Amino acid sequence: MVKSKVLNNFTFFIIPATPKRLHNIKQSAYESAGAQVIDTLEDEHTPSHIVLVNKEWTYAKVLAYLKVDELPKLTRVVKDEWVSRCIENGKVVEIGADDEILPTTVVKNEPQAEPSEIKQEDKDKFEVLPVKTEESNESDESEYRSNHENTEEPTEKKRKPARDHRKQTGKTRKLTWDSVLLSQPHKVEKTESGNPNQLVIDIFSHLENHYTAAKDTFRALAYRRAVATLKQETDRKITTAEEAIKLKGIGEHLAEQLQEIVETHHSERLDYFHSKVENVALEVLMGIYGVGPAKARRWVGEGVRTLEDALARPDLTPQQRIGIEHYDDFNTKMPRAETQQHFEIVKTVVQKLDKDTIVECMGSYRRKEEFCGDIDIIITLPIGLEPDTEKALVRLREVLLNTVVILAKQGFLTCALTGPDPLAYDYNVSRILDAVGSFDRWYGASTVPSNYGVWRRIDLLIVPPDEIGATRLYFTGNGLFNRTIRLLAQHKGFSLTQHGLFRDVARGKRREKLSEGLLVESKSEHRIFDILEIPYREPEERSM
Ligand code: DCT
Ligand code: MG
Repeated sequence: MVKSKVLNNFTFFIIPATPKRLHNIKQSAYESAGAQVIDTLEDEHTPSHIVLVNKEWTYAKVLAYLKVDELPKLTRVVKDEWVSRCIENGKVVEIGADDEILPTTVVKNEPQAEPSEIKQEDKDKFEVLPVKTEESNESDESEYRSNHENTEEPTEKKRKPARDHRKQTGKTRKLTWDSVLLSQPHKVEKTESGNPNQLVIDIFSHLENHYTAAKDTFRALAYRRAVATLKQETDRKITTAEEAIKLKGIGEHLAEQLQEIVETHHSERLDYFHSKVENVALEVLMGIYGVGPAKARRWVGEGVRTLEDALARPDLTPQQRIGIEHYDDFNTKMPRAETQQHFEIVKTVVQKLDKDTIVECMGSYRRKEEFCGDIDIIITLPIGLEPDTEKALVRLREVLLNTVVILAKQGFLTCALTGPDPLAYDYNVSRILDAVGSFDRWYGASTVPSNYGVWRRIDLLIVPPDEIGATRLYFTGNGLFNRTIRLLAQHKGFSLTQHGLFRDVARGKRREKLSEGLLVESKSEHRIFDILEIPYREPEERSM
């Protein structure tokens, strides 16, 4: 049995300390106590804490060092003394006021000091959570950007001098780290078209792609959040940085860019990216199904510039070939009504095969988005109907396989991307089962009569009945919401996966699980919210 360790749930990024020996000593002490210590900031590894060994560092200096405008909401910057105290005490002790480095609100010379404003909804939050007295507000971005621009990009000097669009907040209380989930969610107005801020949304989305390709996760996240916020602004056009800065998730830096785009219909930053043919190629290649940032970078490094170049790659997989042949189909969202048609066709066949099954459409469809990128379908049985999970899965697998065969024969399913290709087995279910044995997902493409010939991405997944709550939570998303709630769970000592909410998960140095931990809840989505002490959010309130 693996012993659970005090820092088990934490991922640390240690700001390199001098001398190097000191750094190494700290790192190995933290790892011995169960923490994962990472040395790059990548998407899969958002640090829970940035640890300062050299204590004179300011928040601004940390941002400058990391070359980011802001840190992920849940990441805290702490001094190493706090970590040492946790190790000494054998438990996670509270982070004291002196232990944490927080963003400072700089008092500008402008004479507009106004009393601090805390919205009622935020005040409500403070009652639920431990409160710190600090000088920040949740959507603050750092003012300190002068020396942490990526040198590959237009420098700050080239831009207009940064203005402070924020109201001077004076001494206000910092929103606690999980406030993002406790706050009153917006009901998202679901339109892709007709949003008066569409140009900014498009340009910010491009920038997000570029930063994802460049592995600059924090910036990518910042743009993603800004896009999510602007998508909610369906009734008014945001035209000035002053207006933009008041919106959730938009800091000064992005607000400036918004104004630039509105005024010039251009973004200097995006123009710069697009001035490099490699960057354009990267963005194009990343749009191919089955090509992630790493492969796209490798291909670009080897001279690939266009989809035609990619087609000639010897290492192109059959799935990637389909991704190129149906590039536009897969990169265009479909209206919700079309998603529903795909879903109904699948549901009808599944329930004809097994009337007990539960068939639901997840992802953006469940979040009631007006446009969906693909069709995410889960298939399960009612809890308790088939108490033996293995038996339930065998039953569901057969249903899924028969469904795929029937729908492929009908021409509704047009190709297999993950999971058995029924065509390759003459649509013979037993032959497929003999060949592939067990499988729990089938990804492919489908087309409906009303839009025949346009292929949509479709994912079919079978779910153990007892895991339905956790799976619903995971597959509803969106991705940003999932990230946030997972991190929150981690901060509270849990581990949240699509299989369930667990506690006492022992982890190794690279965060790999050494034990599954104890299952706390997996059947009910509502219960998972309850246990995490977050007010339940309807699916349509989970688009972040
Ligand atoms: N998901 C996640 N993290 C990701 C991607 C997906 O947690 N990086 C989860 C949340 C949504 C679910 O999987 C389905 O994924 P997608 O179909 O990619 O997302 P979607 O929200 O349905 O959006 P789209 O309309 O683009 O399909
Ligand atoms: Mg989807």
